[in-house]
Amino acid sequence: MKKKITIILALSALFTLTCFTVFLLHSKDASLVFPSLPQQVVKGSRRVFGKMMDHIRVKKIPDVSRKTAATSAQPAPPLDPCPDSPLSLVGPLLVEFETIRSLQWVRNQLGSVLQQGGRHKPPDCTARQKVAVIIPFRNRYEHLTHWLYYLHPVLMRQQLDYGVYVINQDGDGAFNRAKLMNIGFVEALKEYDYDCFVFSDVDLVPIDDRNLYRCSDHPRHLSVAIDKFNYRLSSVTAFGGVSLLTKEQFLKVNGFSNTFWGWGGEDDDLYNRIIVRGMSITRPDAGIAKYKMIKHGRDLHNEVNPENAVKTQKTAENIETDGLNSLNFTVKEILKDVLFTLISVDVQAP
Ligand code: UD2
Ligand code: MN
Repeated sequence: MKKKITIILALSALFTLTCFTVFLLHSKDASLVFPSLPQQVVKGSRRVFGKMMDHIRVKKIPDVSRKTAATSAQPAPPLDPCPDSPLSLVGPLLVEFETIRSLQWVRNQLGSVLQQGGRHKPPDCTARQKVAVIIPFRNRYEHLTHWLYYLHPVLMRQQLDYGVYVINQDGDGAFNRAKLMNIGFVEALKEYDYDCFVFSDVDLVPIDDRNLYRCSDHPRHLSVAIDKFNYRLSSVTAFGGVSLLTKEQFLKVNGFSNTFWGWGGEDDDLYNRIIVRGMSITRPDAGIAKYKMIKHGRDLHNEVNPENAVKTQKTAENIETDGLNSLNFTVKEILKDVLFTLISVDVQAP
């Protein structure tokens, strides 16, 4: 009899333990299983993502890295350079935007492997480039969530030392994608010695991780084959979407023009600047440089501006005086999320 009771007790204990484990693994509050880092406002009043983020509880985990650095007497020896062709690339990727993803869910998935501000570097080798990804942004939260979900793992597998900077245009004046890019360049450099800059739309997700987010000898255009255009390049001079310039290349062209308000032209003007300064552009193979664009209409306050097309005829006249050397803006807020650094700016829209 005693033996029977012991067996029953042991079985019910085992059952309870199994149930608890299953609950943890399937719990909707996945932060129980995948702890993520907290977000932090560096400057400003948390207005932009405030509403969206206020209901999000982010679990704090101890900063182990700092403790280790303080207690170890010897600096770690430098790591070997990462291989030119990263070994963990997988090639074609399954990308879809039908699944509803929340920012907190993405934090739960990726937060524990990222550093605050959307930063990451390979743990076992020295990255070949220090890359700042600049995303011009206003009111495209859903797109940003998909972008972060897909791009972080790709950039990690590409073994980059990178940071993601979302440059949010404050207010509802005319949108200025180009100026936001210039601001991202200046602000990212205040934080780290980046040598390569990716200027990427928030709605473009690569569907092959062999398309490396790395700069080369000439400015580089990555979004060659987009589903929206039947995976064909729209024009040989196309330079919008996702484009990369080294720090030197971007300085050489004086950045983007600051005067393209509303939709269109700023990408062509940057292309012209590259040619005017004696450079050309490079592209990866169209079979690899494939993208999906998240479907969208034209945003409010980003209507086509016919003046922009006229301005692209005058690049050579304007390049000296309109660009990084004439950039004016005010930073309203800097927010450090584990998935990105959000810099909210007043671009002084007319
Ligand atoms: C094309 C170009 C884009 C840019 C634009 C003209 C390609 C593949 N894309 O994109 O690089 O040259 O034409 O300006 O060639 N955005 C916001 N909120 C807004 C408006 C824009 O976040 O209210 C950002 C966002 O990152 C977006 C980008 O600006 O992806 C470009 O705007 P778009 O997606 O409306 O323009 P699209 O797709 O015609
Ligand atoms: Mn778009």
